[in-house]
Amino acid sequence: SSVLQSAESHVFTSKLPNIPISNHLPLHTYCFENSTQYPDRICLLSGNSGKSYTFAETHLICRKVAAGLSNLGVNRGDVVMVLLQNCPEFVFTFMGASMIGAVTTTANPFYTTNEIVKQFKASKSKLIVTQSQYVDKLRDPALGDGLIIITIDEGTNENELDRCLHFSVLAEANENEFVPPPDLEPEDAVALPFSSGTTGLPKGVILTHKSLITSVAQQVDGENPNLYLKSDDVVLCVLPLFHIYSLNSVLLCSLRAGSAVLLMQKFEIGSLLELIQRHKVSVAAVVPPLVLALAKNPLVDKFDLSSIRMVLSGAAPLGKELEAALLTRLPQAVFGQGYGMTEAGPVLSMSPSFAKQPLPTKSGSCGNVVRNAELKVVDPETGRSLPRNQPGEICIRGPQIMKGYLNDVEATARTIDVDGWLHTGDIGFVDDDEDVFIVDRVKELIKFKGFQVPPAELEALLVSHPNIADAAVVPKKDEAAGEVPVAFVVRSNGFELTEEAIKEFIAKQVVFYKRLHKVYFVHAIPKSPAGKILRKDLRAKLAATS
Ligand code: 4UW
Repeated sequence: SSVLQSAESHVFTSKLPNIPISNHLPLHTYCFENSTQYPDRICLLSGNSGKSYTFAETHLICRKVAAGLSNLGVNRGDVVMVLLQNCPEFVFTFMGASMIGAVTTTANPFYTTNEIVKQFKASKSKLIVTQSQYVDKLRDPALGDGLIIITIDEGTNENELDRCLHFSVLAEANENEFVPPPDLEPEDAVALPFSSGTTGLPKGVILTHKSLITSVAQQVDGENPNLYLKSDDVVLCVLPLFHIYSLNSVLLCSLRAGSAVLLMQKFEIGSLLELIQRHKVSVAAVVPPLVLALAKNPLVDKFDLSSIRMVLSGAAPLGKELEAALLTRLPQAVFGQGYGMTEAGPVLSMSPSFAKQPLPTKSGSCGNVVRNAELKVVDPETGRSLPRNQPGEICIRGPQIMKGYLNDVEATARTIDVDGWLHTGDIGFVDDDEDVFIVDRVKELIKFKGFQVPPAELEALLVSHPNIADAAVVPKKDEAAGEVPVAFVVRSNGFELTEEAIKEFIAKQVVFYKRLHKVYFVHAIPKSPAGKILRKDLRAKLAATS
């Protein structure tokens, strides 16, 4: 009917023309497709060791690792857990697994045993590739006796290392020994990052060869790529590769484009600046707290950062003032944002100022919807699509979005509707110039410096405490982190329990950025008749008290 047609007529697409995308290929084939033209160019550069690998070397080691994984019994569809800081072995393992049709689940090496076990079990991982310093955390019976642990370094703890194999088992395997699975399908999973999505606990996000190739192509392929990476670029990889932003927009895009990737194990401002200067970093992918450091830290003046031509920020909102402050420090650079979500493959929009033929975009905008995709903004109440300039829930459709959540049909159906639209839980609008703005988040998710903090996870831990009757966790605005998690807690009748005790109870069980920053004691948690926590009310209460 005409009503339905007009309701669906507000669909936004890219200003850039659609392009052909080779998403019938396996991901590794696609990423290394052009690399035979420049075998001797630097592909990976380890900031720590100074060691570098050319494209030919990188490709070869990936094939060796594929053979090595295969020798250890990893088959098509099996899951390998990577528990690593940024390093070349991360890349070798991810790509090697792809070559044998296996899947990599990426986890934060700072996770507690508890958090690792949950992801390990949910993903049914077969082996873990890690650093010796994390092996202590893998001593949990829930991980099973037969667990294969591979460490990339020698380490010092003799007892622990008895249980481990060294990475050379993979990297020194005979690349001619593995036979690529002949039946690899574009719809096969290749990456399994975990995300809590719009609600609930972290879930495995199934990203296929097809989805990741599509997303990378939407950024760096075509006559006029949206994110123009050049073969002489040095791309900063300081954001953790276990998060989809860095994995996709830094690593995979650079491999495809033939740019060098400078791997940094962790963020430390002094060494970051030193490495940028030494290796003449030209493209910096960052998050708002890093923009803050680059804009405000006095150390910055002591280094030559004139090589930087492009700064890309995303994963959390960035204020206009901060963007302006950064540009006074890096006047030669083009600044822009991208907007991503793990489930979306991940990129929904990207600044057109990064294109080969750049177009202007406004400060505060997340750029334009990527090509070969559709974006709409829906009224959360009615589900109808809205015209320009009206805020609503952002939805995205295209071959780049996830296949679904692992073993969770219900959560998948809540997120991707029958027409193929992925509902982000973000509130935003598209303006007259196609610029996308995000103004709010209606999903539960809290973002601490761009890291995911799922409230449901902390609430489950809180109510597992014998003296806590009920609890709710919501975000509180924070200058440095963007948001921090705070809890509303109902104590069980007659029990004394201090704020400090609760904070400590949580801190022992979670990675640092999920720690509670404040606990408010209340008599009841506001809930809807259906029993859902009224988070909006709690957020309003917070805003009123601070
Ligand atoms: N402004 C405001 C933004 C923005 C934002 C994200 O942890 P996830 O699931 O995923 C990410 C991925 C970010 C990303 C990937 C690739 C890329 O090129 C890029 O551009 C630089 C960014 O963060 O969290 C998803 C949620 O994070 C918020 C938003 O709420 C989204 O649903 N978010 N980017 N520019 N908020």
